[in-house]
Amino acid sequence: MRRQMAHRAGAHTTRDPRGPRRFIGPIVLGIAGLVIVVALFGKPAPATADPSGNVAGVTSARSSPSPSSAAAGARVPPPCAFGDEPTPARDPGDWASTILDTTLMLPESYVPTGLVPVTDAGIEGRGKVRELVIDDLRALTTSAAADGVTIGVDSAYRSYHQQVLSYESYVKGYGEDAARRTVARPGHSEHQLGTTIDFTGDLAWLAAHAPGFGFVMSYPADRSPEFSCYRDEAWHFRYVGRERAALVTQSRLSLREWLWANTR
Ligand code: DAL
Ligand code: ZN
Repeated sequence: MRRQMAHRAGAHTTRDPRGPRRFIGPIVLGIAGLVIVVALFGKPAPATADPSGNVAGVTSARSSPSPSSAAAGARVPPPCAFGDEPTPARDPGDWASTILDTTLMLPESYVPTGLVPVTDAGIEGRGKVRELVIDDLRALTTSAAADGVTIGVDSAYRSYHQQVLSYESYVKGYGEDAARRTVARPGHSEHQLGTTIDFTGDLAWLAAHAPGFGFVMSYPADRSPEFSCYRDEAWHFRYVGRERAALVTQSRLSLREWLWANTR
């Protein structure tokens, strides 16, 4: 029976006198064809991309530079990482150019010159700012009043040590992960520059008008936290002067990105 079935399976074949050697030609041709196709069209298997578009093993232009390679000429900031590197422009005279983020920081000894009460500008609230901010802060306050809008100051200059307290208090309340995205670690806060204000009042009015008086929102919703390194803060404005504020606004970048692109 088995013999019969074997016979049937080969019923329509005729025996080739070359034996197994008859397969050599087609195999060689097949391999040659494959080599040609791979040479012409072959690509490595596609790598997988993460949600931000970075491909495994290949970093995008936006995310690739490390702080050191950026210092060597790259114009985009590195991804927001946690570190403690001295920020390059850290003289009080560099107040409009100093980059502060989750990596770059001011020394503990940095205390801005010329601190005066914010109330010198005729605005309600507490704290101090550098005197160089006062004229434009006064003009902003006057403009708000003319538009029937109330604004005030909740927090302005914070020393390194005040920032230690703010950060530790937030960690106690909400944990380290939340704190790192919400409160700058000591040395990393723009409040230490003496040119930064957390406003109260009509934040929508401020978003529209503050840049005209030299104040930019450091952590705008559409760039935060990915590029600004912190969660969005509609109340936190840093004074950079009217001309620079206009350029930052026009760029549609966060201040951090703009400074990386334009001041290094
Ligand atoms: N909330 C901002 C990031 C600061 O602490 O300076
Ligand atoms: Zn703030």
